[in-house]
Amino acid sequence: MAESVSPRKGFSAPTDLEAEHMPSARPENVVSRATVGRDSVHLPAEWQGASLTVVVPTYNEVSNLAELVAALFALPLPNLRLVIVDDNSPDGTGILANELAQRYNQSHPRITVIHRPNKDGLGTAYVAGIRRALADGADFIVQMDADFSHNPAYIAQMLGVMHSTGMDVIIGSRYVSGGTLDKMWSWWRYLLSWWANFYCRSILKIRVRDMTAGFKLWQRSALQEIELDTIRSNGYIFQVEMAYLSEKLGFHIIELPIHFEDRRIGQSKMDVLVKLESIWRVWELLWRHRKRVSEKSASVANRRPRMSNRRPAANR
Ligand SMILES: Nc1nc2c(ncn2[C@@H]2O[C@H](COP(=O)(O)OP(=O)(O)O)[C@@H](O)[C@H]2O)c(=O)[nH]1
Ligand SMILES: [Mg+2]
Repeated sequence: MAESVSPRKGFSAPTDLEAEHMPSARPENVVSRATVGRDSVHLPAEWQGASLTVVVPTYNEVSNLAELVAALFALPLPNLRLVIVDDNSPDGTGILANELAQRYNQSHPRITVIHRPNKDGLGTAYVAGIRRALADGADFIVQMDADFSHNPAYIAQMLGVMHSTGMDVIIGSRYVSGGTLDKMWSWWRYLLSWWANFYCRSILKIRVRDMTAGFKLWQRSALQEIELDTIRSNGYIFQVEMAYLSEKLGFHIIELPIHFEDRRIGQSKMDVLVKLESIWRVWELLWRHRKRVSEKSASVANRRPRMSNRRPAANR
């Protein structure tokens, strides 16, 4: 298996500052484990101007949304935009989202709200939001929860790592070295999450550690290559399907360790049934993508490295 990353078009040698955001190389992993601090990141000026859209699905997040929006727009990313996908939340999240859009869109459009009439699940909400972000021309797309489990402060770090390495996908990961979980997690919740990851990884034969991670930064081109029409999963398995395709389509992936906080306010929308659904859905997605994955594996085997844990050869 090839281990070096071919330089992307327009990729230049990192400056010292950029190099600070380079991931540490771990040759044993298909996905590198980046080690960056949690302090604020100072991105070079040209990176700060990135056209980045954050997609957040919401269902009953009225107590989290305003604070999340404020935290996102406080990031040193002036071109950051936000797509909120609300499923007619009974607690009025959709109304609050409209109010926030009105408040933040005064000088230029920064928030788009997609209202769906019914609770149709996390996966289809993400697909709708990502489609909108792509249609509006975003170069980089972040997906994250509304509940502060995914700290917005990581977004600048993720972008720094993506810029300096040319990766296609950065996963905010709980299960790589340096990743930590909220101490409030009960042992059974940890066990269930660990087991779900182990199960999915074993069946799908992939090496991403945090398969159910919902915090990811994507290059536009990666999402286009995935072809969102082919994504059918909804609950947690949506995250698994996206991670599976990313690895099998030969994308360059880094898992960046994060501290995963328990949601600050409100309750999880993912019930036990959604969690159990993943058990058989894994087999379904393996079957559904079999042709595409085997064709791609054959075509990339000798052409494109699946493993990306070193600096591009040109930059070493
Ligand atoms: N639009 C929409 N958002 C959802 C739905 N289910 C969950 N969400 C949102 O998806 C994110 C993840 O759900 P969450 O309850 O935090 O799951 P957990 O982190 O696994 O406990 C949150 O922002 C939820 O508000 C849904 O059916 N529709
Ligand atoms: Mg959550």
